[in-house]
Amino acid sequence: MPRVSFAAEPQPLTVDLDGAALVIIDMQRDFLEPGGFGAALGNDVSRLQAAVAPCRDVLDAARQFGLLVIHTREGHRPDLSDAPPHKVQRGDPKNRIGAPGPMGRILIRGEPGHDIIPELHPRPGEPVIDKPGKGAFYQTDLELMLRNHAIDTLFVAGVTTEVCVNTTVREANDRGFRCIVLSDCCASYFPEFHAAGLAMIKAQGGIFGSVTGSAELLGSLAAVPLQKTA
Ligand code: TIU
Repeated sequence: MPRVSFAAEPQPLTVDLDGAALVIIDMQRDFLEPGGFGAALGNDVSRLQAAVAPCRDVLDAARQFGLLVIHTREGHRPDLSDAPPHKVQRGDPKNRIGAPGPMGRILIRGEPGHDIIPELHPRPGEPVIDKPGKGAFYQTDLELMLRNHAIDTLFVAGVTTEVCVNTTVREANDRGFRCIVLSDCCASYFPEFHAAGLAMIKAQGGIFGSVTGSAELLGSLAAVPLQKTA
């Protein structure tokens, strides 16, 4: 597979696509649609819509180039045995994790709200990591999967920028993975936290990773011959 070069902050990057994966964090109905977990927390879920189209464009390109695509979902077992009580007991009991909502029980695996939004739905063969926490490495087999595929670079997209994206990037950085966060493919309920979340990643010479936009990555991919594997 080709190497691609593109503008990024704090520095331009060159990436060997053989060692790269696209990780799409928690683009679930529970966070993006009314009546789910994000709304139960008091958020305006429409703010996350901005990330959907750029994510879709990058997902299409990653599939065309045969990149490993990994999807994650935050959620818990129906009996809540993997949900820390302090996480469950936050907020109004009517809107807590496990409470019934218009998309089924909130943030529970197997419920309609837990599913990934239709626009970004995983294809057969694309791994889906079900995670009980904010970080995608915590209590999952994500690291094992990445090492088995000889992946050392992660393109990271998803929601929310300052919560699950940032937590996952920090976990990945400590495990030696290079993270390239796709700014417009991430979103937050709080625009200022989105900006700060990206700023914290790329500050200090890229203390946790790099930040670029979908246009930069897609432009670099457009410049190389397509080697379709799908
Ligand atoms: N609340 C919030 O901003 N995010 C989460 O609870 N989980 C994720 O970011 N996926």
